Amino acid sequence: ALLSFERKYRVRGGTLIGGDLFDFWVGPFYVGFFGVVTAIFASLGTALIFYAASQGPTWNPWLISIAPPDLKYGLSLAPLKEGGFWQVITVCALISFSSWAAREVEICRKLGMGYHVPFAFSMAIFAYFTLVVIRPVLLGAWHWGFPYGIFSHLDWVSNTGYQYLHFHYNPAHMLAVSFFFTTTLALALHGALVLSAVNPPAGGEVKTPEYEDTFFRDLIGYSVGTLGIHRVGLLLALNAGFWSAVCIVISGPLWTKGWPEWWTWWLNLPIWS
Ligand code: UQ2
Repeated sequence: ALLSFERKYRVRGGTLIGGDLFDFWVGPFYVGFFGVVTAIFASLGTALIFYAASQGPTWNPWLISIAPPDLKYGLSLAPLKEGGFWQVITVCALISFSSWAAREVEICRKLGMGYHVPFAFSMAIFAYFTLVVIRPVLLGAWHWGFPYGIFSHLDWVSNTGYQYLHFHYNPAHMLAVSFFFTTTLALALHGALVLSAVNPPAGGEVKTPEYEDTFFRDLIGYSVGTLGIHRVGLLLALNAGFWSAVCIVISGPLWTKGWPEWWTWWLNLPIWS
């Protein structure tokens, strides 16, 4: 149902494609051209996952796996049951993810908001795109994409890691992990600080943002500010996704040996001897 105060936000325009044709809502959901495209390709991709699974050896949800083509197919199209399903599902996924991002852009334009949310989502799409398109293309075969399955994609991550002996020595992986951890630190600090101020015990008074600033000035001599913490949070999270993409795309296309060996440049600096 449309809440009375929602009416004023349901403004016309802001569409990138299709003019007014798809400029409507279904229940709470804005549709738009990209909403239609997302719905079609997400449904098609999901149906293909189920169909491909039906052609496989198991319905055990942990074990279902839709694998990319054999190495011999290189960068060409493979027969459906030999990786072709994986290829078509990947295209459906990329189209529906991108349309979802474009639909976010249309909603931002409608509401006169910044594009931060679609920008952030694009980083996740970029990481996935790097994994299933950029790196396989650089390595010359779709085979190098990861399989769509719960255990199988975990096996892929483990095997790919061991292929470089010890993936934690990958400097971009180090950065990505550090950004993931720092993101959780920032959100824990932020969530805790906001709740401590605005969710007092029964009968207590809600505290103003100055209290939040003061808490951190008392604690560490510095407050990044109520707007600043969200900038820090977005920056940290974007970097986590970005360096994840970098750490996998350089593994193979740029560096083919074990990652521990990469550090010989550092160990061999003349300053140590
Ligand atoms: C802050 C502030 C907030 C916050 C938080 C801080 C009033 C409600 C969490 C404190 C954050 C700092 C000092 C930066 C943390 C940086 C990293 C890299 C974890 O000052 O302003 O607003 O939520």
